[in-house]
Amino acid sequence: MKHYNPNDKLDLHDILNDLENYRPKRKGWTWRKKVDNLVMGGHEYSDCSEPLKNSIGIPAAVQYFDNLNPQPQETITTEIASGRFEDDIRRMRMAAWHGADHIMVIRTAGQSHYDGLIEGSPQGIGGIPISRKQVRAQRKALDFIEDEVGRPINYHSYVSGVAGPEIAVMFAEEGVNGAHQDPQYNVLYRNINMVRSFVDAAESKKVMAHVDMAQIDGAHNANATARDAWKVMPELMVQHAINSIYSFKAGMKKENIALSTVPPSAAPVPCTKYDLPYAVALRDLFTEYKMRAQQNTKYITSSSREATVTHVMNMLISKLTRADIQSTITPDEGRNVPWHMYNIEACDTASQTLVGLDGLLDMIEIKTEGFLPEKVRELKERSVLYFEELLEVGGYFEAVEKGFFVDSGMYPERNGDGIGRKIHDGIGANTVYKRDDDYFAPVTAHFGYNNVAQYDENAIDNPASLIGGCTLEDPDKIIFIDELDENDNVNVRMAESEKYRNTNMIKPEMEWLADGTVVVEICLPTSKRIAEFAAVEFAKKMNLRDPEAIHVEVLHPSEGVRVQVKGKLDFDLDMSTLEIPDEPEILSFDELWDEIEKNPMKVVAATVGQDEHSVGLREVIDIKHGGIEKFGIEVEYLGTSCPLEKLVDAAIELNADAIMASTIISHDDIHYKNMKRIHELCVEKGIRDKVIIITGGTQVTPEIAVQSGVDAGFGKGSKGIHVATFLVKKRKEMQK
Ligand code: Z98
Repeated sequence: MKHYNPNDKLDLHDILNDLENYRPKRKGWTWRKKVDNLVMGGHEYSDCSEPLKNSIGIPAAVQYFDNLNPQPQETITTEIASGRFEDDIRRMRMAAWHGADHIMVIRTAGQSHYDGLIEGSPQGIGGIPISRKQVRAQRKALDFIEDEVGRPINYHSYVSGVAGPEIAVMFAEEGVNGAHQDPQYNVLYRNINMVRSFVDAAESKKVMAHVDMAQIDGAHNANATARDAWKVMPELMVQHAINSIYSFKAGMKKENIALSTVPPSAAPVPCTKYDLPYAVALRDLFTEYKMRAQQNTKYITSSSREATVTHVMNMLISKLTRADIQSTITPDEGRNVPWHMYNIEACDTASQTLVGLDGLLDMIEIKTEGFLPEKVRELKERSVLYFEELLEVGGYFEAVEKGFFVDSGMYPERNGDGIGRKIHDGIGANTVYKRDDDYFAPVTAHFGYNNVAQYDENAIDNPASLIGGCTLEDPDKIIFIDELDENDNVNVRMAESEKYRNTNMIKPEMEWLADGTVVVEICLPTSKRIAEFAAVEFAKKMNLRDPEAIHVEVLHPSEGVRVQVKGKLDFDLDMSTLEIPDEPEILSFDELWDEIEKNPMKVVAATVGQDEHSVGLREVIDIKHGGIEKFGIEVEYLGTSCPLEKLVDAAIELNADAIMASTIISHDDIHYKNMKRIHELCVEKGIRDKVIIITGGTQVTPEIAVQSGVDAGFGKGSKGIHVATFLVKKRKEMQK
């Protein structure tokens, strides 16, 4: 593979090249390495792990803390699912730079019901068709990305469905590091036969265990499906117990088994009163297992703000109890626009929250008396009773037949509306056969009866030795099928967008290269329904194709409705035609401070002419807003509507290094006329070669300001640091 640097885009052709010979670098799950008392940026962190080599911190880190980006000890998950695996690779790279080290690939709709592997690289719906080619390409890309960020990245997808064992073997061969595997998921949510699902699960888990993959169970789906998510709390613990012990018995290490837990409720209910006792009870019962904490998805709406707050509150629960893996459902989950930016936002939300809560449990304690422990005990009792009843009725299969699961009542209450499945029904029913006496499979990871002895007693512990190793030992035995469909494949898709790959042409994108998708925020002072349709109409007039409201929020029944509209732009841009001015040069705080300390600087400043606006100038002066005072520059502020002569005279009187004049009013170009006049006054009074003149205001164009005779003009968006940098540099230049 090519050697990339951060400023180069990944070359997807390079990733796809020679895939048939690519072998994963390593197998198995990797946890972050905790660092005790990590010191970064002068701060001591209690719960953080090894820092990254390359990363982008949260916006405040970038702006104020020299990209200070401590990494929480929790593995951070991101779920990526655009339907095109090649574009997902690019998103994975962005997510890894924002702290994700667990990349979960959601499968295309319906893959659970495929009785076999998918080959090639077809496009998916709501996810990716998981195939060997797709997995290998993504693992290959991640092998590079993990080197780039300097931390192993765990790659993950799903070993559920009718083809569970086939997928497990393929994952084991291809270096997939984690997977969801829970036969209960098949049974309850995909109506796959329960006997088949449990038999397949034993086989799948054995294969996963062989390569040390981490496993996540499916209990969180009960939260998402239940009528009232908090009422299934007792059942959730039963589901976790069934899958955990089954996995352990099938050969998995407990430290590779993660419970998929979700805080079951969300505001506006007093969610902490449900979520915290539940989290404590669960962790009390499953001390030896890992916790994968997912955000609540049951009560997610199309408000990404609200989803983000839920996520943060859920992470407070993680922090107060324990989470080994912290999932980041994207804040757009509730409106089904899984776009790049929301994956990244969610990763940032996790970093920001977990790092912000660093050391929490060193400072506070979970109470051992009162409401919390009482609730914890109650929940445990309910779940133990649930389990006892499950055994009484004859076991799991009978309990499912009787509709025990996902009932809307809080156990022991039962409303008779649970998901009922029959032992002999469902997809794949009656497909389980007893192995013949001479059954033999020459494979390394295999569950149950295997008559190896009939061939060689010495090979009992290593049946694959009889054929010189199976695909897990000898990857050259893997048959790599490239593409089966000549129209639906990655090469065809990439050819269509080739115009935008490493060329001058660019188009907005949300999930696929050059998809043209944009979102606009529109606020309309009318009622909800009118606003929604009016917003779509406005979007059409903005030339957006296929506009659709993705979020409508009433701010007031008649005064305002917020509508977010998505749509597509049909035009692109040649970047070489852009006229981009040089970026303003900025000296660092230390450089500025040192210079001013050595050579103090004095400035006279005012809003000139008939102008009473002072906000912009104060922003540039005041220490509170990061103005030039912050660097030690002394400012004599003469107020607003200051006559030009007064300003120049003050500069002479105080022997100032510079004059700063601000104007917003630009009627009849008065701002430029004033600039010219200040310059002339300085010339007339004989100080022009000793004093720097700078001007600013929202209507100031730097080039025209300079043409008017001043040394620099600062327009919209200028900050104290730009002004201070200019002053320091200009003074040095004048002293030469
Ligand atoms: C997650 N946010 O990954 P299909 N098996 C289990 C699952 O939970 C899921 C699948 C399989 C969630 C995403 N979970 C939803 C135990 C899905 C997916 O049938 O191909 O969709 O399998 O935690």
